[in-house]
Formats: sequence, C-alpha cells, structure tokens
Amino acid sequence: MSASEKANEPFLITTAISYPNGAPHIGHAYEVIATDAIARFHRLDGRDVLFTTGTDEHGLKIQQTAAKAGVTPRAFVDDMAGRFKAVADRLDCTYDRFIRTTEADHYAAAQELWRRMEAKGDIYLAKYAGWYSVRDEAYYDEAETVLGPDGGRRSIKTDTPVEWMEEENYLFRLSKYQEPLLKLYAEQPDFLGPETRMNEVASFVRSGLKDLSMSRTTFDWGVPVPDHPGHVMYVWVDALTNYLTVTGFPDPAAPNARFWPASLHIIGKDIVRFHAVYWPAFLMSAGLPLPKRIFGHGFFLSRGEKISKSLGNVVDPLDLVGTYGVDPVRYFLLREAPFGGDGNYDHEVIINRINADLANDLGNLAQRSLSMIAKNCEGMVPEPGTFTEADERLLAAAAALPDKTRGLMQNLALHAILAEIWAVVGEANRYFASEEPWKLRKSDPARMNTVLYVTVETLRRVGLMVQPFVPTAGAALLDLLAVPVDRRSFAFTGEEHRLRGGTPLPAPAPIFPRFEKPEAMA
Ligand code: ME8
Repeated sequence: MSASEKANEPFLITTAISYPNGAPHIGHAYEVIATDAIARFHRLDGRDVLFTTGTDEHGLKIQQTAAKAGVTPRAFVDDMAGRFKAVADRLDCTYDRFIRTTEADHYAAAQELWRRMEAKGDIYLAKYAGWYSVRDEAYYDEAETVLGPDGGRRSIKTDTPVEWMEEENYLFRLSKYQEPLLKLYAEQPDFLGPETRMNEVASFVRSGLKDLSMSRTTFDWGVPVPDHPGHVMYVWVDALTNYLTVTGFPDPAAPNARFWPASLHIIGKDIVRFHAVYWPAFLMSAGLPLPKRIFGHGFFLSRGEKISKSLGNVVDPLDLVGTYGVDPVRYFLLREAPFGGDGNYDHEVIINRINADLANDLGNLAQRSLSMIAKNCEGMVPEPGTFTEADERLLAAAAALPDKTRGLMQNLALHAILAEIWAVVGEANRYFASEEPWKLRKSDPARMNTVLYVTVETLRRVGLMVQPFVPTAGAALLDLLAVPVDRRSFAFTGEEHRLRGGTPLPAPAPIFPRFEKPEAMA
C-alpha cells in the first residue's frame, strides 16, 4: 500500500506480462511468487484484491521465433502461454486473471487508449529512423550503441544487436510530458520504488525526453492501429495497456472497473523506464488516473552470473519445484534477497535455508510441541495456568507480528517480513529449550501445560502470518492446530481468538521435511 492509499480501497496488483518467446525461467517465477505473496497478504488483511499476470504476445520477436519454429504466431503463443500459466499454477499463485494480449477485450482496450491519445493531439505521423533492437523491441540513439567484436552494432545498455531501421510511423509527444512527469515524481516520491530506481528515472527524464515511436509497418503481428491500416502498435503500447484491460476498460460499468487506478505494478528493474515514464505519460494523455505505485525488483542470478540461454544456466522453475517443493522455493526466493536488490540462486544455499529455517526452526518446533501434546495432554490444546514473564514476552512478540509486518509490507520489504516472523520462531525455540517442558511432565504438569500452550499459541500466530509466503505449510500448521478455515485471516491474530484449552487436535504430522541430498547432487 502506498502512503496515499486507504486500507479499504480496492487493490489491483499486477506482474509484468512475460514474453513467451522462450520458456519461463526463475526470474518469471520470482516475480509471480513475490506478487502472489503481496496479494495474499492484502487479501488476508481484508482487502478487495485483484491480482493479474499474463503473457505479452505480440511483436517482431515473437513473429520471428514462431517462423523459425515453423508455426503461426498464434499457434506458437497459444502453446507458450499455456506453459507460463502452468508455472504460475504450479507455484501456487492465486492470480484472478491470466491476461493474454491476443485476447479480444485487450485489443479493444488498447485501441481505445490509442484513440484517446490521438484525440488529445498527442499522436502524429512522422518518418522515424534509428538503431533498432529486435530483442528489446526498442530504438536506440547512435550514442547508445557500440560496435561489437563481430563488426555489428549493439545496444550498450542491453548488449543486444541493433540494425538501422527507417519507417514511417506514428509518434507520441512524449516530450510534452517531461514537466508533468517530473512534477509527479516530486509530489509523489513513492510512485516508484526502490528509491535508487526513482533517482535513475528522474534523471533520465530531466535529461530530456524525445517523442516515442508508437507504430510499426514492417510486420503485422500486433494490435492494429485504429483507422490507420498497415500500422500495428509498438508492442510496449499494447503491453502496458494490459493493466487497464483487466479492469474492463473502457467500460465504466465493468465488474472490475473499481480496480483502476492500479495500486501496485510489480516489475523487474530492467523495465522501469517503460512503466515509470511511458505508462504515466500515456495515461495522462488519455486523461486516465495513474497507478499509485510501481516497484522494480532485482534480478535473480545463478551464482552471480546473469541467467541466459547462451550461458546454459537457465533454471526451469518446474525442475526447481520438483526437487525442493513449492513452499521451500517460494520461501527461498523471498527470503534470500531484499526485494528490490539482486539475489543469488545456488543449490547449497537453498538446501541450507530449507533445513535450517523450515525443517529445524519451524517444522521441528511444531512437531515436538504437538507430539508432546498428543502424548501428554490427551491430544487436546492444554489449559494454561497463570503466565510468567517469559510466557508473556513470547506471546507479546508473536502478537506484535501483524502490525510489524503491515509496516514492512508498506515498504514491500518481503525478506524483512520473513526475518521478523522467523525471529519469533527463534524466540519460541529458545523458550521451549529453556523451559524444558519434557522435564515438567513429572515435576509440574500444570506448568508443562502452560509452556505447551504458549508454544502452540505462538505457532498459531506464526501460522497465520506465514500463509502468504508458504501457503501449503501455513495451512498444514493451522490444520494441526485445529484453527477453522474461516478463522485464518489477519483479523484473527488477536488475543481474543487464542486457542481454547480442550480443543481436540489432529494427530501431528511433519510440515517441512528435511531435504536430504540425493546421491546425484552430492
Ligand atoms: O519484459 N530475475 O517480459 P520478460 C528477476 N514483456 N526478474 C527477471 C529476470 C531475472 N533474472 N529476468 C526477467 C518483459 N525478469 C515484457 C514486460 S509488462 C507490460 C511487459 C523480469 O518476459 C523482468 O524484469 O522479458 C520482467 O518484469 C518480467 O521478468 C518479465 O520479463
């Protein structure tokens, strides 16, 4: 939630839409998992959430890749979109719509946005020439390119080959929006995060904006420009509009119309300029409200190297999940790197995280306390006696989690939320070890009951808070604590919803098994 937002407003949260010209990789997985965790958090906190993700299916690159594969662009994207959707499903992502830019309602939205910008006088026909990168679907200035070792020119920023292109196409008066954009950044500093990205974008805009090429005539795999046969929209114009399409734009009476303006666009750091410069400029031109916030997350690298097909280190998210399980992969990706910074992906680090944080700290504590209850308390939540200072301290630490995590969520500090939750888990482990309930069984069973009670009530609150991040394990833990499914939102974290002594509990079962390295990986 941005500072300017109220807790009861509808909350549209989106991922970037992926290019389906290659298979889904760990970067795509990271983005959709993080966005899902944020969406789940707000839903559990009682907000009206619309969460969308999808595929960006037009452009020359897709047309060329399909041609190479010997199929039509349509058949190609149909197949690939299914693969991206399957990954989001397998990662337990609770998107409300998987939007594909080849869908009919998206064409209608993109064409209407175009018409409004044109009606405003912001779109004009001109001859455009420049160094064009097919990979980036973008033109570069000569100064933004260098001669590569093969004698061909490349973009300095993205290291992709560029070729000289000249076409007559439509341009957007981006230059007109330089001042309004700078005003936006100044008045709404949380429009774009993290702060470093805002500084980069503001200085890019300050250095001067040139009008933007908006249509292509050299290929036809795109959304037709309305009333101008032979032109298709520049793929970014069409792609950005997906965020409006999902709200039913342009129909003000559409069921999802209340979700515009979007609350949060989650994107990677490489596409910040498109979202924080072009997108608000298009919307200003069309007279539409601007998204409240954009956040550019970092990149996941494989042992410090960029993930790329040529380096042969592309990680298939389905393989990763097959090896480690969905919740461990979600936990690892969100815990490993500060959201906004880059992360390193490494098998050893994943295994350590799974075994230390999940299996030992949380899994073992649940297993030990719940098996003691099964054996010594007739399988029911024990009745606590008077709380000691140590009991109160642990319960208070757990009770502070919802407010602490809400605060951190405002800054999208997902890794810090997990660190806070696991700090309480650590505290609970120290408490359990120092209270030694297994010794109290004979010497002071009433005190044993209290210690076990405090431990499982702490686990209940932890269980509620981990749901956005590790949904299956969170649900399993709450099942073991007999917390009814309709009492799992953050409204139930409070004291008055504590576990009740005498509630029968199911037989304990492990929630996070240890990861044992198969021979082949050792
Ligand atoms: O950019 N680590 O699509 P895309 C983390 N279609 N995130 C990564 C990553 C990595 N290694 N590699 C890519 C596009 N991403 C456009 C978006 S939105 C209107 C159009 C992120 O498939 C990347 O930053 O290349 C982007 O947010 C998303 O994955 C899709 O990238």
